[in-house]
Amino acid sequence: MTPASNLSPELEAIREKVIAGTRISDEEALLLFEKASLGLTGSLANLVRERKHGDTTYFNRNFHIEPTNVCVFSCNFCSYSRLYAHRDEGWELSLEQMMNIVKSYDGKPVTEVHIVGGVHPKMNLEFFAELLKKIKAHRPGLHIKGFTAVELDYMFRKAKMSIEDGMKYLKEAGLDSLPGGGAEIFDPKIRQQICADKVDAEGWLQIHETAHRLGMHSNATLLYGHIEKYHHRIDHMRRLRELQDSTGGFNTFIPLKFRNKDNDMSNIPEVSVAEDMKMYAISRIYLDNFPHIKAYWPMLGRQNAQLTLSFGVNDIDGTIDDTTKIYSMAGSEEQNPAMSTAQLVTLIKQAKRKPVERGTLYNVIKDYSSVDVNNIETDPALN
Ligand code: V47
Ligand code: SF4
Repeated sequence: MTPASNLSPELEAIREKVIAGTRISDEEALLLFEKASLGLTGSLANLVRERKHGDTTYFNRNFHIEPTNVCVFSCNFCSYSRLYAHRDEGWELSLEQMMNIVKSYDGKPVTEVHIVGGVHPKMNLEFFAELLKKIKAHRPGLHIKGFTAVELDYMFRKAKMSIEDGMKYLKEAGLDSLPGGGAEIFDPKIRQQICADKVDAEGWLQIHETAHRLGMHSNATLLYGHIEKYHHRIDHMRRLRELQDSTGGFNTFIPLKFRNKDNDMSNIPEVSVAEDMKMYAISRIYLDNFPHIKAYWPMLGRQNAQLTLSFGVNDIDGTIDDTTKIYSMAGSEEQNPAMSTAQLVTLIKQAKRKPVERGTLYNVIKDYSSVDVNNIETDPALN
């Protein structure tokens, strides 16, 4: 890396720390947010990313099941949920309908199903355990990444089970890992203003800690770009970094950009792309113990997701196949989020990175760096 000139002594000290591989403090992260140029944060994040992964950029082949958008909670940023009283405006999938979605992928080389949705008062622990068992009976090799800590907290409390017993129960039924949703912003005052009634920071962290202790991996998210300040983002990441120091069970950190269409926070303008890149870059620098930083392309748009590959990101999630509505309903450019393997590979190659298909736990499935994209479309084994 070329030496930077004209940096203030504080920024120069941070730059030296990152180059030396030393962890940065909360104060230093705040300085990066407030004072550093995008060029500096980007180049430092890129250094960390390339040390960990070189040019390797992961994607996976997955689909989502959203069992329902009926939800007992009313998060102000949510454009997707409907209260139980208005359930006629939403959807509630039966076990059979969800199994039909799984069966529609028979013979297709997907490796993961991501199950996440609203918190429906009648879809309980037994219902979802039944779903997990049916999926595993039908396709044992499909990795099931399912249920945010918000959904789990509600299911366990309703079933009057401890977190540990509830997690064991779902694990035995077939749950393999947890997605990162529901974290939003941990700070209690901000959380109170954007999602007052769902599980708090301590509850979210306890569920992930329990999953890690039981040998399951999980992801973590942060919802940014609304009413929070930089120090709230840092506080959130500090709590994640501390838990990761103790369990090592997190795979991926996913910053989620607040989108403002049709929700109770629509008066808040969305942040700029420069702000997005800063968020990705600083999370890569700060979360030194997280193996991966993911840009979830349906949320950010594919062009911006491609840009993040120069700002610390080494994973852009998956093919998704138009199976999620959360972000299209919140105003993302992607109304029907789906990318073919050829499109994902092309997007990664255009950024001069090495496309690698992964499983959920980052096992390498295929290195596409020397595969001609024209052959991907026509080779049934690849598509
Ligand atoms: O927790 C809801 C977010 C999350 C909006 O683990 C919104 O691999 C922005 O966590 N603007 C759920 N964000 C989805 C999620 C996720 C997605 C992809 C991959 C993984 C993973 C996890 O969606 C919620 C919330 O933070 N969200 N509404 C909105 N208007
Ligand atoms: Fe319900 Fe999740 Fe929407 Fe909150 S974000 S209202 S918990 S579906």
